[in-house]
Amino acid sequence: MKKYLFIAMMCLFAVNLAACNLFAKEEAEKIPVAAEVSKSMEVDLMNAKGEKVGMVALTQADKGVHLHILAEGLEPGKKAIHFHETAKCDAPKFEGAGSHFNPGGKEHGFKNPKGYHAGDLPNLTVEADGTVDLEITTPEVTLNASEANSLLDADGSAIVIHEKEDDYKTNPSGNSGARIVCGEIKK
Ligand SMILES: [Cu+2]
Ligand SMILES: [Zn+2]
Repeated sequence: MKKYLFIAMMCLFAVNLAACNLFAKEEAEKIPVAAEVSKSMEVDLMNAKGEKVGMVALTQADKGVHLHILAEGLEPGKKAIHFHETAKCDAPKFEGAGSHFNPGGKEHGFKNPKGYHAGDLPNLTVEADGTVDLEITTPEVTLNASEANSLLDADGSAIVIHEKEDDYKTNPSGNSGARIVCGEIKK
């Protein structure tokens, strides 16, 4: 009888050892992966009244940054959307966000021969019910803080939606009118 008890205890010990090994292995696998994992972050979107109207998930992709924009309560239609140079969303006009993010010293607009800003993005469409659910990937920026075109530079950056669509050519902001939504992108 004592012998069986001994074996049972040995088995228990062995199972524990195996479990310990598994745990150690998982930890060892987790740590280096965490260091390399694509960076991602979420940014709240505010309207001119300072109310939260949505969010943007930004994820570092192989080439550029992938955006998933979710918003509601906006006026339907085509709207300009850009990255601006500073993470400062001071309602109601969001002037603190500054000009378009432009580390390359270009002019505004995809149709401008001297363009375009790294912060320029294609117009988005707000649906008839006032919502936006849109994914965009831009190769012009990065979340890697050590690069010149990083959205996460010293003063961060902002994502701004305007009342009108971007004409893709008028310097410096595409004739896109007032800033109606803003989100601060910062570390
Ligand atoms: Cu803008
Ligand atoms: Zn621009």
